[in-house]
Amino acid sequence: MRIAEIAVFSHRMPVVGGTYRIASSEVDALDSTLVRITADDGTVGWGETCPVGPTYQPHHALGARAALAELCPSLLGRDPSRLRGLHRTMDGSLAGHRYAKAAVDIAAHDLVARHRGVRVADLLGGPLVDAVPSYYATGVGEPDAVAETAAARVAAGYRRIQVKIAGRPVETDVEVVHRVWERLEGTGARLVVDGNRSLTTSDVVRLSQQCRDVPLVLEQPCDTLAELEVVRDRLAHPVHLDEAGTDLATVVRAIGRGVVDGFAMKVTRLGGLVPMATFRDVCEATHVPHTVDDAWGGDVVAAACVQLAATVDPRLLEGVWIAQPYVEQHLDPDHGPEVVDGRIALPEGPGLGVVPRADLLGEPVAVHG
Ligand code: 0XW
Ligand code: MG
Repeated sequence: MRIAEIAVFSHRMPVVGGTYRIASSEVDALDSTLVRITADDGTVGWGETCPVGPTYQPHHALGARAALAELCPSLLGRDPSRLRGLHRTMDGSLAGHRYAKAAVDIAAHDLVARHRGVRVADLLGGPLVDAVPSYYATGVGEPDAVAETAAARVAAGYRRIQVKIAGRPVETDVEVVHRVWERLEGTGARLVVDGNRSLTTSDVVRLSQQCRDVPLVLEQPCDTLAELEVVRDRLAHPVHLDEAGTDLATVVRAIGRGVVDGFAMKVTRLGGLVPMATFRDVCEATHVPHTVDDAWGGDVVAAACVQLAATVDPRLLEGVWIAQPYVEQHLDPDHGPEVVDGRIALPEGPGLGVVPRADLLGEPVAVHG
């Protein structure tokens, strides 16, 4: 089997209810990039990558499509089932840009799994569960409003709430944490506070000290791993790395140095399902908890996250965030993953278990082959 054609699509996803605000960006619609790989026997696979705006991390939608224009020609004629080989080919035509390569990686997994009549989770070692827990992320907001949203989402079945903070006086964030915990305490729900790289080192220490009675996890409170190492010993809470977990080498070093207690890991940031499976195994070997999710994305990214997450030791899986509760429309209205009672069912195969509907996606912006 050989790759005969790669088509690239752009898809606009408006956010339900207007603006979604996090410390590092504010978005009201997302520009997703989808990749459709067709093999010479007609088997098709879909991939996707969708940065949450251009300032969340050094990824942007136009960058993804420019990177794909650079690397797609080198993939034509290659065997899609040599999944690691595809990464070597892509690395040979473009350095970095893992978030763009991830769309090809996901599409190749989908194609190969469909060809074999199995689910992507089966290619990744086999699912351990039929459904995975999700978590809800609030936007940055006023204390009472955020507490109300958190309580409502717990009532709807979520067992883990992530509250976005930062980008304003830290006193407001301290108040948000206390207001939210007043509502969550005793419900069994866990609390994560995400600074999205935006607190100063002294504000991280201040927030942690002033909330030391609240059993929360601090997610990516400040910008870099180096900054985290500076404040680590003065924090009262576990720290999970998100945006600064840029690649496997960084992950291994962070675990080895004991700087982090877990990860909020994004499939496309690492480069797709091949590196994500290695990440899963490194975390299992070191008993480090982590999420399996992405910054944003539609049904294809969501399905890729759930397929991988179903293969993770459930004791280590912190949750799977998908954008479905925040966007208006599925590209696969019949099979698009949904959060129901705080959980997401593993899509039935073959492949990812979802297929974008042609009439909803429109014409490709580029076709190679
Ligand atoms: C909550 N998320 C997974 C979705 C937003 O895009 C940001 C992200 C995060 O944890 O930083
Ligand atoms: Mg985060």
